[in-house]
Amino acid sequence: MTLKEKQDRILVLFEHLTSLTKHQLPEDQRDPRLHDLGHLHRGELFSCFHKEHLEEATHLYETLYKAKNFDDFIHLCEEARQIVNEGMFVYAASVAVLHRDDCKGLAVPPIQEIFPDRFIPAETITQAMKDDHHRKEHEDLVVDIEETGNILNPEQRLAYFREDIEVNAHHWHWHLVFPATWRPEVMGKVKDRKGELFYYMHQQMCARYDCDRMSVGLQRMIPFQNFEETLEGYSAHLTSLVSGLHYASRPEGLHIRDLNDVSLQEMERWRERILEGINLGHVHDDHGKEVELDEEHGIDILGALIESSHESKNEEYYGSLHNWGHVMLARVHDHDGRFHENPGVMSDTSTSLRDPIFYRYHRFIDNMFQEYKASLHHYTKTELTFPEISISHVTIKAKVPNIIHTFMATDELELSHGIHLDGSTKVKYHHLNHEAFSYEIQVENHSDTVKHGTFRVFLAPKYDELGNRLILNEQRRLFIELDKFHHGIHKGHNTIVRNSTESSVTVSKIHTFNELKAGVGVDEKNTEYCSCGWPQHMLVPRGNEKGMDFQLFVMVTDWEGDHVNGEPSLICADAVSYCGARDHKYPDKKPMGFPFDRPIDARTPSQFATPNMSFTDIRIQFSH
Ligand code: CUO
Repeated sequence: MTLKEKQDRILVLFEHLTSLTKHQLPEDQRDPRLHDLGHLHRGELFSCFHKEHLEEATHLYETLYKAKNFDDFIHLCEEARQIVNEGMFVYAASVAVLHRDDCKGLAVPPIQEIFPDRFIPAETITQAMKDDHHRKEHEDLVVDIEETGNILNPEQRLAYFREDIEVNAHHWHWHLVFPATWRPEVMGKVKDRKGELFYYMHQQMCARYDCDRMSVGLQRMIPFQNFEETLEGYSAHLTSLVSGLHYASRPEGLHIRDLNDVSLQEMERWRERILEGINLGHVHDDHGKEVELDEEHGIDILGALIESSHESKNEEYYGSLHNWGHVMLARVHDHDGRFHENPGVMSDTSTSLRDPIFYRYHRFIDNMFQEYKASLHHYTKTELTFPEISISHVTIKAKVPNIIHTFMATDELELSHGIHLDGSTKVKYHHLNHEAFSYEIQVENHSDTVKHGTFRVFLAPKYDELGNRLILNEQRRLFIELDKFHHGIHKGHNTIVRNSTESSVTVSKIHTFNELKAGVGVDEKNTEYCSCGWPQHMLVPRGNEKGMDFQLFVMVTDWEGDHVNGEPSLICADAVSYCGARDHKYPDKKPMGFPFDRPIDARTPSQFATPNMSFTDIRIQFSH
């Protein structure tokens, strides 16, 4: 079978899932491997944060992963599609496609086309359906996306960030590449530093969000802190087509309540136990043995414990703080389920970034990681220095040097693969974008030999909301990674140029359903890492009309000491910073986020900087 034929068989599985009926394949007609499935009913909203949902989904993805060969795999998928919950099917079948060896080269279609109702406001989808009824023969339709609020709610200014289709798709995809329940012993592949990546990728999303908040004139978020606090209101404007119900809104002033599955007290207990572990420097595994939170593994152990994942050292004792938090926040409006309401967007990885509480909640989680980082020694000058290497100058090359222009762009999303419509129907939507630019880095090598450097590029606002210069230790929480790359440095003077499109945090291209149908992007080099990554159009914050002041930080460290097992494979290694690398360990030995992952005593860049670093003032200017 050719790759293209395989891809076609995969695509059919993911088409028109919003129109499946409740009817299930009876038990006696099923493949015996699929007997214990179908617990979560069709039409309910699947949540990969909910313990029971996740258990069933794990059972399914492991079964699909173990299918004997490609035909057997497709056969199991076709049956599973007739049995299990729609969202669960997509989650489990995607995890299997992304990881099976005989699916290398194949792609899962974008989640925004499988379930457009998770991305596009209900008003717009309804309009598209109405237009579909009046479609003239062979007419292609385009509908404009609706706004989900107005500026009476100041948070609406961030809608472009929270509702960005590809940002949400990135988050969904990241959780497919790093499922909480990943069992290396069953799947045969180790996800290196998965707990640490959970911490880092989410820390970065929060930092990015704050940079954009400051860009639009809002203050940085106030972290969620106390389980009893009253919450801001939120309305998603999404209606689930599999259930017919809205993703629940959250009226202003509600707070978290006990659910049938988990109580507030348990959450508080778990938090205390985790913090105690952090303060004592060790946690207890499920045999009561002390596991030290050492410099090398501590953050990874904590990431697994707090999420929690299969790698959690002791779920019985430390619970599942982060995951249940998502579920509790998604159910504040109907905590005991008496109204049979849908949960809100927080219960799903493809929708949760829409809600302002997502960031505040993840900052609360991040604060626990920061508490741990604060217990480690601060980096010494020796740890920061790269002897004999210095950076003399860095410039952003764009239309105007050291100014990056941002603007709103338009794009279209095809609905007709996710929703049964009579022909092509696209939604026209807007997203932030920026001009392409490059970094020009002047580096001196004062030694007599060629050196190899890891270049680390970060960006953060220079001033706080009131226009005061941010002290470095505060600014470090805002530094977003723009790129990290390896480059040789020969003797003497070097000019190194790197394009913004080469970024190690962004994904290069996600192929649409139609492109995959036409065989575009079907390539044997495709792996799960190919579609993981932050969208390129969101690489830099929006900035403001005047031109907002940022500092570009570039640091070069000794690659000989950083790198792991040689270079990562060049196949789909374009978002390694947030997604890791295929068949390899995470390709940088330094802690993720280095050197901003630990508190900094120095107040200013000049007190902090060693010769192998540079801070450059740049501006980001937004035009409408
Ligand atoms: Cu990705 Cu909480 O884990 O959103």
